[in-house]
Amino acid sequence: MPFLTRRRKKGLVSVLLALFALTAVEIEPTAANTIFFEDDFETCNYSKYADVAFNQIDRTISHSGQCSSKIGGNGIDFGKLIVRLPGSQAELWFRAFVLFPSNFQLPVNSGGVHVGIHLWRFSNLDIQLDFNVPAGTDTIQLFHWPGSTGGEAVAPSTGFNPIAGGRRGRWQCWEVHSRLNQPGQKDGLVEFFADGNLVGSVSGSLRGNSTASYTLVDVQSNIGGAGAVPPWPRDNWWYIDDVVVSTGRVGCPPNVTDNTPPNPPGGLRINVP
Ligand SMILES: [Ca+2]
Repeated sequence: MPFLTRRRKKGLVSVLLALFALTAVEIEPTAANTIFFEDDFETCNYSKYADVAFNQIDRTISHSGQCSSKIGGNGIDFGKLIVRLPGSQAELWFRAFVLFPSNFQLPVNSGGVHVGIHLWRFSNLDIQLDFNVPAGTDTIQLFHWPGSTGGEAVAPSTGFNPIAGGRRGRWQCWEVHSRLNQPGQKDGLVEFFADGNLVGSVSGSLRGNSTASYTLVDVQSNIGGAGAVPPWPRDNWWYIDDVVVSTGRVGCPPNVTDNTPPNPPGGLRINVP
């Protein structure tokens, strides 16, 4: 630029540097994944929970360490492990390892009695996402109830049977993601991943025009019980371990499928490193 004096060149460089600095400031850093809650159950008690029902610490089967949590899928011992979130959260990821023993039975068709396997739930005691196996079915359902928000009730089956296809008797890594819609939009999303693979999702207006968001997570709920129905056995436990609740996807440790143990023989502990 021969027409510029040295002073003008210096000024131009300063302007370019200032523009670069402005551009650099405008690049937002990637938001860190905030973990709201995690539990490997190695306190071997329920001291982390705001409310507990019939859940039991188990010392014979665990994905990590010495302990896990079990709850009877029998329609009697309804459970809850309630965690209060910090404030209201419109988006949650839930990662857990679950195990259904080789003799586990899914809910029978109860002829009108409401019995189902309720796995976990996000809620604010109005809206709720209930991750469950409904009575009389053998597949997981993503049930979002809009409460008083005016949103849509959605309850698609994922077609995923938790004890079919060699899943019985081994630890599975399950992740559930819920993102409530922007008020007035239909961009809400619920997704379910098993061992890293997307197996079901639903989108829509989950909360209508409302800004209502989740304030509670029920880590191991099984709250659909209303009396045992033969031949659903009284001794019918499912297990959970290594729970993480966060703003972003946590994922599963690598080779989780390869590291899973065989079906548990009675009386022996399972301890996957
Ligand atoms: Ca553990």
